[in-house]
Amino acid sequence: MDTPRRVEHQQTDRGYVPVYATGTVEQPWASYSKTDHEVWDTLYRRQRELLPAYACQEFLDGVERFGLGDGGIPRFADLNKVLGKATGWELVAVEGLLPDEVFFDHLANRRFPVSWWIRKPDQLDYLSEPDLFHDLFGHVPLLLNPVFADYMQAYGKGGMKAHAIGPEALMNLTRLYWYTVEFGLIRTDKGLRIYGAGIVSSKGESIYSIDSPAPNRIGFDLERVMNTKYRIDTYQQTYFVIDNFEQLFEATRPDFTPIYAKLAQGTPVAAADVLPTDTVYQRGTREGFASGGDN
Ligand code: HBI
Ligand code: FE
Repeated sequence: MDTPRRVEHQQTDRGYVPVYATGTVEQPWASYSKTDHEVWDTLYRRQRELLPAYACQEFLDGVERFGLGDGGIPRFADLNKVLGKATGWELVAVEGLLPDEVFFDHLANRRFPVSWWIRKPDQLDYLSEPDLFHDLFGHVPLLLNPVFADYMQAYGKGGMKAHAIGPEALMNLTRLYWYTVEFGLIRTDKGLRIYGAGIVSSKGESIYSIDSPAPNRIGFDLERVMNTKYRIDTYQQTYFVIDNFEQLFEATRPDFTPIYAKLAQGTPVAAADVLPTDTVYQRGTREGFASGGDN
């Protein structure tokens, strides 16, 4: 039996906002204030200075190729010329969070939704919903990488399937997104580096994810990741490390249906836990960890 559609709302820093049903708009570039452009420039400069020692080379290359630091908020139309030629992806401007199935449909068709509005100057270090800086600076540079670009599209297709299977399958898939696209680390010859958008768009977590002795750093394993709860209110307690983007793409190639069925029989792993079967790069000291509150 179908439940009637309703407009969902979500509590955010901007108040109680609707989750838009389709939500693509024209980027209202002329409406950005001087302050908006200054917020972009400040955040850009801060991360650009920090990240050469923290982010993976593929991400840094993407930032340069797009010219994200040319001054002021970039125009999506300009970025789309570069992006379309490179990997066939297209940025679309949105008001904010989309319903899961709408979000997945965009990704499955190589469209990446970017919130058009930017945070206020008193929110440089944290806000609870994705804004333009997170979506654009965090996610878009890696869309120039052909393997990562294909992974994102495969995720969108997988999302539509998981959505049809049910909420538990969707939760397993959301965890995969969280621990890779948002909070993933990658092994390089310079040591562990960041590729996750939630990290590269945050100064504090960029430093924490690589330098802090507190969190666990564990080798990527598809089922382990899909079975691990995560926190949305603190820095992560565990980061999963891939060897390269090909590994990520290949690991996620099989049909997830049997994995969802298997995981539904067991219990999820807490965000802070280390298992005997893990490949452990670092067992965290757990210093400062909140207990509970993961989901
Ligand atoms: N909508 N605009 C936008 N951006 C996201 O990252 C996003 C979304 N809707 C749902 C969603 N992410 C996640 O819950 C999915 O990955 C499951
Ligand atoms: Fe994100």
